[in-house]
Amino acid sequence: MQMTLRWYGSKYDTVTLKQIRQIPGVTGVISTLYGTAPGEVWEMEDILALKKEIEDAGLQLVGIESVNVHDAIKVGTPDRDKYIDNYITTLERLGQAGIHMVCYNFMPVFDWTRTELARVRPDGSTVLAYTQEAVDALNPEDMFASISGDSNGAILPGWEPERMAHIKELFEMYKDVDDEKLFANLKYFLERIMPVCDKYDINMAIHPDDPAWSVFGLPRIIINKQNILRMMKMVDNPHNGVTFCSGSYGTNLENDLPDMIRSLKGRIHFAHVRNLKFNSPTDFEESAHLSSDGTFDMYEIMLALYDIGFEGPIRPDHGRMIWDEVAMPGYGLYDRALGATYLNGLWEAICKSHK
Ligand code: DNO
Repeated sequence: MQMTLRWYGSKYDTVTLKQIRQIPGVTGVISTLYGTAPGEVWEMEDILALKKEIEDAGLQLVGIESVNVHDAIKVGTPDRDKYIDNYITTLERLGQAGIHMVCYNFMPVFDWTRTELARVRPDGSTVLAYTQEAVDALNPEDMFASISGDSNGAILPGWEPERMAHIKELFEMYKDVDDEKLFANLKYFLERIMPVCDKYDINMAIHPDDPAWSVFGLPRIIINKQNILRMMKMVDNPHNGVTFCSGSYGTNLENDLPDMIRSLKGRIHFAHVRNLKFNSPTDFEESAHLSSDGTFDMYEIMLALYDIGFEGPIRPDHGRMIWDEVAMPGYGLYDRALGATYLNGLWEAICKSHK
Protein backbone atom coordinates (compact mmCIF):
# COMPACT_ATOMS: atom_id res chain seq x y z
CA MET A 1 0.00 0.00 0.00
CA GLN A 2 1.03 3.58 -0.48
CA MET A 3 0.42 6.04 2.36
CA THR A 4 -1.01 9.36 1.21
CA LEU A 5 -2.70 12.43 2.61
CA ARG A 6 -5.61 14.32 1.13
CA TRP A 7 -4.64 17.81 0.03
CA TYR A 8 -7.04 20.45 -1.29
CA GLY A 9 -4.52 22.60 -3.15
CA SER A 10 -2.51 25.61 -2.02
CA LYS A 11 -5.46 27.99 -2.51
CA TYR A 12 -7.75 26.08 -0.15
CA ASP A 13 -5.68 24.02 2.29
CA THR A 14 -4.08 25.21 5.52
CA VAL A 15 -1.64 22.30 5.31
CA THR A 16 1.38 22.70 3.05
CA LEU A 17 3.03 20.15 0.79
CA LYS A 18 6.24 20.70 2.72
CA GLN A 19 4.52 19.62 5.93
CA ILE A 20 3.05 16.56 4.23
CA ARG A 21 6.44 15.63 2.82
CA GLN A 22 7.82 15.56 6.37
CA ILE A 23 5.33 13.01 7.70
CA PRO A 24 7.32 9.76 7.78
CA GLY A 25 6.11 7.25 5.23
CA VAL A 26 3.79 9.60 3.33
CA THR A 27 4.91 9.62 -0.28
CA GLY A 28 1.94 11.00 -2.11
CA VAL A 29 -1.14 13.15 -1.98
CA ILE A 30 -4.67 12.72 -3.17
CA SER A 31 -5.91 15.99 -4.55
CA THR A 32 -8.47 17.63 -6.80
CA LEU A 33 -9.19 20.84 -8.64
CA TYR A 34 -11.22 22.04 -5.70
CA GLY A 35 -12.58 25.10 -7.49
CA THR A 36 -14.31 23.17 -10.29
CA ALA A 37 -18.04 22.48 -10.16
CA PRO A 38 -19.55 19.05 -10.83
CA GLY A 39 -20.13 18.66 -14.57
CA GLU A 40 -17.30 20.98 -15.66
CA VAL A 41 -14.55 19.72 -17.92
CA TRP A 42 -11.13 19.93 -16.26
CA GLU A 43 -8.52 21.88 -18.19
CA MET A 44 -5.36 19.98 -19.06
CA GLU A 45 -3.14 22.86 -18.01
CA ASP A 46 -4.77 22.94 -14.56
CA ILE A 47 -4.27 19.19 -14.13
CA LEU A 48 -0.63 19.44 -15.18
CA ALA A 49 -0.01 22.46 -12.95
CA LEU A 50 -1.41 20.60 -9.94
CA LYS A 51 0.74 17.59 -10.71
CA LYS A 52 3.86 19.68 -11.16
CA GLU A 53 3.35 21.59 -7.92
CA ILE A 54 3.04 18.31 -6.03
CA GLU A 55 6.02 16.72 -7.74
CA ASP A 56 8.15 19.81 -7.18
CA ALA A 57 7.49 19.33 -3.47
CA GLY A 58 8.88 15.79 -3.65
CA LEU A 59 5.52 14.03 -3.58
CA GLN A 60 3.43 12.12 -6.07
CA LEU A 61 -0.12 12.90 -7.20
CA VAL A 62 -1.48 9.41 -6.61
CA GLY A 63 -5.12 9.98 -7.39
CA ILE A 64 -8.03 12.36 -7.49
CA GLU A 65 -10.61 12.81 -4.77
CA SER A 66 -13.02 13.71 -6.20
CA VAL A 67 -14.18 14.19 -9.74
CA ASN A 68 -17.74 14.94 -8.66
CA VAL A 69 -20.70 13.58 -10.56
CA HIS A 70 -23.33 16.10 -11.68
CA ASP A 71 -26.81 15.66 -10.20
CA ALA A 72 -28.25 15.24 -13.73
CA ILE A 73 -26.32 11.96 -13.96
CA LYS A 74 -27.49 10.74 -10.56
CA VAL A 75 -31.09 11.70 -11.30
CA GLY A 76 -30.93 10.46 -14.91
CA THR A 77 -32.34 13.61 -16.54
CA PRO A 78 -32.50 13.85 -20.36
CA ASP A 79 -29.36 16.01 -20.47
CA ARG A 80 -27.22 13.55 -18.49
CA ASP A 81 -25.22 12.47 -21.56
CA LYS A 82 -23.78 15.93 -21.95
CA TYR A 83 -22.43 15.74 -18.39
CA ILE A 84 -21.18 12.18 -18.88
CA ASP A 85 -19.35 13.33 -22.03
CA ASN A 86 -17.71 16.05 -19.93
CA TYR A 87 -16.77 13.49 -17.29
CA ILE A 88 -15.23 11.28 -19.97
CA THR A 89 -13.17 14.18 -21.30
CA THR A 90 -11.91 14.89 -17.79
CA LEU A 91 -11.01 11.22 -17.31
CA GLU A 92 -9.22 11.17 -20.66
CA ARG A 93 -7.11 14.14 -19.62
CA LEU A 94 -6.35 12.65 -16.22
CA GLY A 95 -5.29 9.44 -17.95
CA GLN A 96 -3.07 11.35 -20.34
CA ALA A 97 -1.52 13.08 -17.33
CA GLY A 98 -0.67 9.67 -15.85
CA ILE A 99 -3.31 9.63 -13.09
CA HIS A 100 -4.90 6.25 -12.55
CA MET A 101 -7.26 6.49 -9.59
CA VAL A 102 -10.41 8.57 -9.31
CA CYS A 103 -12.61 8.66 -6.22
CA TYR A 104 -16.21 9.82 -6.62
CA ASN A 105 -19.54 9.35 -4.92
CA PHE A 106 -23.12 8.79 -5.95
CA MET A 107 -24.84 10.39 -2.98
CA PRO A 108 -27.90 12.48 -3.78
CA VAL A 109 -27.76 16.17 -2.80
CA PHE A 110 -25.44 15.95 0.20
CA ASP A 111 -22.03 14.37 0.30
CA TRP A 112 -21.15 13.13 3.81
CA THR A 113 -23.40 14.42 6.57
CA ARG A 114 -22.44 15.41 10.11
CA THR A 115 -24.52 17.28 12.64
CA GLU A 116 -21.57 18.78 14.54
CA LEU A 117 -18.19 19.85 13.20
CA ALA A 118 -16.57 20.63 16.54
CA ARG A 119 -17.87 18.36 19.31
CA VAL A 120 -15.55 18.68 22.31
CA ARG A 121 -14.16 15.42 23.62
CA PRO A 122 -12.91 14.84 27.20
CA ASP A 123 -9.31 15.57 26.18
CA GLY A 124 -10.32 18.96 24.75
CA SER A 125 -9.91 17.95 21.11
CA THR A 126 -12.81 18.69 18.77
CA VAL A 127 -14.26 16.27 16.27
CA LEU A 128 -16.96 15.77 13.69
CA ALA A 129 -20.02 14.02 15.10
CA TYR A 130 -23.45 12.77 14.07
CA THR A 131 -26.69 12.18 15.88
CA GLN A 132 -29.76 10.92 14.11
CA GLU A 133 -31.94 12.89 16.56
CA ALA A 134 -30.39 16.15 15.33
CA VAL A 135 -31.04 15.23 11.70
CA ASP A 136 -34.62 14.25 12.47
CA ALA A 137 -35.18 17.64 14.09
CA LEU A 138 -33.85 19.66 11.13
CA ASN A 139 -35.16 20.68 7.72
CA PRO A 140 -32.65 19.83 5.02
CA GLU A 141 -32.51 23.53 4.14
CA ASP A 142 -31.36 24.33 7.66
CA MET A 143 -28.71 21.65 7.74
CA PHE A 144 -26.10 23.73 5.98
CA ALA A 145 -26.66 26.79 8.18
CA SER A 146 -26.56 24.68 11.31
CA ILE A 147 -23.04 23.41 10.70
CA SER A 148 -21.39 26.09 8.55
CA GLY A 149 -20.65 28.30 11.57
CA ASP A 150 -18.17 25.70 12.82
CA SER A 151 -16.26 25.22 9.57
CA ASN A 152 -13.35 27.53 10.44
CA GLY A 153 -14.11 29.46 7.28
CA ALA A 154 -13.42 26.47 5.05
CA ILE A 155 -15.63 25.28 2.20
CA LEU A 156 -16.49 21.72 3.07
CA PRO A 157 -16.33 19.12 0.31
CA GLY A 158 -19.83 18.44 -0.98
CA TRP A 159 -21.25 21.41 0.93
CA GLU A 160 -20.35 24.16 -1.50
CA PRO A 161 -22.51 27.23 -0.74
CA GLU A 162 -23.49 27.59 -4.45
CA ARG A 163 -25.05 24.12 -4.43
CA MET A 164 -26.58 24.51 -1.01
CA ALA A 165 -28.29 27.72 -2.18
CA HIS A 166 -30.34 25.53 -4.53
CA ILE A 167 -31.15 22.84 -2.05
CA LYS A 168 -34.93 22.97 -2.55
CA GLU A 169 -34.54 22.50 -6.30
CA LEU A 170 -32.10 19.67 -5.70
CA PHE A 171 -34.61 17.87 -3.49
CA GLU A 172 -37.28 18.44 -6.12
CA MET A 173 -35.03 16.85 -8.78
CA TYR A 174 -34.69 13.69 -6.72
CA LYS A 175 -38.34 13.30 -5.79
CA ASP A 176 -38.95 10.31 -8.12
CA VAL A 177 -35.56 8.70 -7.61
CA ASP A 178 -35.61 5.60 -5.41
CA ASP A 179 -32.86 3.05 -4.76
CA GLU A 180 -33.61 1.09 -7.93
CA LYS A 181 -33.48 4.19 -10.13
CA LEU A 182 -30.26 5.29 -8.51
CA PHE A 183 -28.71 1.88 -9.16
CA ALA A 184 -29.88 2.03 -12.79
CA ASN A 185 -28.43 5.55 -13.22
CA LEU A 186 -25.14 4.47 -11.69
CA LYS A 187 -25.01 1.49 -14.05
CA TYR A 188 -25.67 3.74 -17.04
CA PHE A 189 -22.89 6.11 -15.96
CA LEU A 190 -20.38 3.33 -15.33
CA GLU A 191 -21.09 1.57 -18.60
CA ARG A 192 -20.44 4.79 -20.46
CA ILE A 193 -17.19 5.62 -18.68
CA MET A 194 -15.62 2.13 -18.57
CA PRO A 195 -14.16 2.29 -22.11
CA VAL A 196 -12.09 5.39 -21.25
CA CYS A 197 -11.06 3.77 -17.94
CA ASP A 198 -9.95 0.66 -19.84
CA LYS A 199 -8.03 2.75 -22.35
CA TYR A 200 -6.11 4.74 -19.73
CA ASP A 201 -6.16 2.17 -16.91
CA ILE A 202 -8.12 4.40 -14.56
CA ASN A 203 -9.47 2.77 -11.42
CA MET A 204 -12.80 4.26 -10.43
CA ALA A 205 -13.30 4.10 -6.68
CA ILE A 206 -16.80 4.87 -5.48
CA HIS A 207 -16.96 6.36 -2.00
CA PRO A 208 -19.63 4.97 0.32
CA ASP A 209 -22.59 7.00 1.45
CA ASP A 210 -21.93 8.54 4.81
CA PRO A 211 -23.75 7.83 7.04
CA ALA A 212 -24.61 4.49 5.46
CA TRP A 213 -28.36 5.01 5.43
CA SER A 214 -30.92 7.33 3.94
CA VAL A 215 -30.91 10.91 5.26
CA PHE A 216 -33.88 13.23 4.76
CA GLY A 217 -35.64 10.49 2.79
CA LEU A 218 -33.07 10.57 -0.04
CA PRO A 219 -32.08 7.21 -1.53
CA ARG A 220 -28.63 5.94 -0.64
CA ILE A 221 -27.23 2.74 -2.11
CA ILE A 222 -23.50 2.42 -1.40
CA ILE A 223 -24.07 1.35 2.17
CA ASN A 224 -23.36 -2.35 2.75
CA LYS A 225 -21.76 -5.52 1.42
CA GLN A 226 -24.80 -6.71 -0.47
CA ASN A 227 -25.19 -3.45 -2.37
CA ILE A 228 -21.53 -3.02 -3.27
CA LEU A 229 -21.29 -6.58 -4.50
CA ARG A 230 -24.38 -5.90 -6.58
CA MET A 231 -22.67 -2.82 -7.97
CA MET A 232 -19.45 -4.73 -8.79
CA LYS A 233 -21.49 -7.38 -10.61
CA MET A 234 -23.74 -5.04 -12.54
CA VAL A 235 -20.69 -3.57 -14.30
CA ASP A 236 -18.21 -6.37 -13.93
CA ASN A 237 -15.01 -4.61 -14.88
CA PRO A 238 -11.95 -4.43 -12.60
CA HIS A 239 -11.86 -0.66 -13.15
CA ASN A 240 -15.23 -0.45 -11.44
CA GLY A 241 -14.11 -0.53 -7.83
CA VAL A 242 -14.49 1.10 -4.47
CA THR A 243 -12.97 3.44 -1.97
CA PHE A 244 -13.12 1.36 1.17
CA CYS A 245 -13.86 3.95 3.84
CA SER A 246 -13.96 2.37 7.29
CA GLY A 247 -15.47 5.46 8.87
CA SER A 248 -18.36 5.56 6.39
CA TYR A 249 -19.29 1.87 6.16
CA GLY A 250 -18.60 1.73 9.88
CA THR A 251 -21.44 4.14 10.66
CA ASN A 252 -23.68 1.08 10.46
CA LEU A 253 -22.53 -1.26 13.20
CA GLU A 254 -24.01 -4.20 11.28
CA ASN A 255 -21.31 -3.77 8.62
CA ASP A 256 -18.51 -6.23 9.40
CA LEU A 257 -15.59 -4.16 8.06
CA PRO A 258 -12.86 -6.84 7.77
CA ASP A 259 -15.34 -9.21 6.14
CA MET A 260 -16.40 -6.54 3.64
CA ILE A 261 -12.76 -5.88 2.77
CA ARG A 262 -12.11 -9.57 2.16
CA SER A 263 -15.18 -9.84 -0.08
CA LEU A 264 -13.88 -6.98 -2.25
CA LYS A 265 -10.51 -8.48 -3.10
CA GLY A 266 -9.16 -6.90 -6.29
CA ARG A 267 -11.80 -4.18 -6.34
CA ILE A 268 -10.58 -1.88 -3.55
CA HIS A 269 -8.70 0.87 -5.36
CA PHE A 270 -8.37 3.30 -2.47
CA ALA A 271 -8.68 3.05 1.30
CA HIS A 272 -9.76 5.65 3.85
CA VAL A 273 -8.99 4.30 7.28
CA ARG A 274 -10.29 5.92 10.44
CA ASN A 275 -12.07 5.04 13.65
CA LEU A 276 -15.41 6.07 15.15
CA LYS A 277 -16.58 6.08 18.72
CA PHE A 278 -20.21 5.17 19.24
CA ASN A 279 -22.10 6.59 22.18
CA SER A 280 -25.26 4.84 20.95
CA PRO A 281 -26.05 3.21 17.57
CA THR A 282 -27.25 6.60 16.26
CA ASP A 283 -24.72 8.86 17.94
CA PHE A 284 -21.12 8.63 16.91
CA GLU A 285 -18.07 10.85 16.86
CA GLU A 286 -14.81 10.66 14.92
CA SER A 287 -12.24 9.53 17.47
CA ALA A 288 -8.48 9.26 17.09
CA HIS A 289 -7.33 6.50 14.73
CA LEU A 290 -6.06 4.34 17.61
CA SER A 291 -8.27 1.26 18.21
CA SER A 292 -8.63 1.90 21.94
CA ASP A 293 -9.93 5.43 21.38
CA GLY A 294 -12.92 4.25 19.35
CA THR A 295 -15.10 1.30 18.46
CA PHE A 296 -13.25 -0.41 15.59
CA ASP A 297 -10.35 -2.82 15.74
CA MET A 298 -7.94 -1.02 13.45
CA TYR A 299 -5.51 -3.93 13.47
CA GLU A 300 -8.20 -6.22 12.02
CA ILE A 301 -9.00 -3.66 9.31
CA MET A 302 -5.33 -3.34 8.29
CA LEU A 303 -4.90 -7.11 8.47
CA ALA A 304 -7.83 -7.64 6.10
CA LEU A 305 -6.25 -5.17 3.65
CA TYR A 306 -2.98 -7.07 3.95
CA ASP A 307 -4.72 -10.41 3.41
CA ILE A 308 -6.29 -9.32 0.13
CA GLY A 309 -2.92 -8.07 -1.11
CA PHE A 310 -3.99 -4.44 -1.14
CA GLU A 311 -1.43 -2.35 -3.02
CA GLY A 312 -3.33 0.86 -3.68
CA PRO A 313 -3.27 4.26 -2.05
CA ILE A 314 -4.48 4.54 1.51
CA ARG A 315 -4.98 7.62 3.63
CA PRO A 316 -5.72 8.39 7.22
CA ASP A 317 -9.10 10.00 7.19
CA HIS A 318 -10.62 12.80 9.20
CA GLY A 319 -8.51 13.78 12.14
CA ARG A 320 -9.44 15.47 15.37
CA MET A 321 -8.59 19.13 15.80
CA ILE A 322 -5.79 19.13 18.36
CA TRP A 323 -2.94 21.32 19.60
CA ASP A 324 -4.93 24.50 18.80
CA GLU A 325 -4.78 23.94 15.08
CA VAL A 326 -7.27 25.91 12.98
CA ALA A 327 -8.11 24.09 9.75
CA MET A 328 -10.94 22.61 7.73
CA PRO A 329 -12.82 20.32 10.13
CA GLY A 330 -11.40 16.81 9.80
CA TYR A 331 -8.52 17.97 7.64
CA GLY A 332 -5.90 19.47 9.89
CA LEU A 333 -2.29 18.36 9.81
CA TYR A 334 -1.53 17.07 13.29
CA ASP A 335 -4.03 14.33 13.93
CA ARG A 336 -3.92 13.04 10.37
CA ALA A 337 -0.14 12.84 10.64
CA LEU A 338 -0.56 10.83 13.84
CA GLY A 339 -3.09 8.65 12.01
CA ALA A 340 -0.72 8.00 9.09
CA THR A 341 2.09 7.10 11.47
CA TYR A 342 -0.12 4.74 13.45
CA LEU A 343 -1.43 2.99 10.32
CA ASN A 344 2.13 2.67 9.00
CA GLY A 345 3.10 1.11 12.33
CA LEU A 346 0.30 -1.44 12.17
CA TRP A 347 1.26 -2.25 8.58
CA GLU A 348 4.93 -2.74 9.40
CA ALA A 349 4.05 -5.07 12.27
CA ILE A 350 1.64 -7.07 10.11
CA CYS A 351 4.16 -7.40 7.27
CA LYS A 352 6.95 -8.50 9.59
CA SER A 353 4.85 -11.00 11.49
CA HIS A 354 3.71 -12.58 8.22
CA LYS A 355 7.19 -13.10 6.79
C1 DNO B 1 -15.27 13.36 3.43
C2 DNO B 1 -14.85 12.63 2.23
C3 DNO B 1 -15.91 12.66 1.16
C4 DNO B 1 -15.40 12.03 -0.12
C5 DNO B 1 -16.40 12.05 -1.25
C6 DNO B 1 -15.89 11.32 -2.43
O1 DNO B 1 -14.45 13.93 4.10
O2 DNO B 1 -14.44 11.36 2.52
O3 DNO B 1 -16.28 13.98 0.94
O4 DNO B 1 -14.27 12.72 -0.54
O5 DNO B 1 -17.60 11.50 -0.86
O6 DNO B 1 -16.49 11.80 -3.58
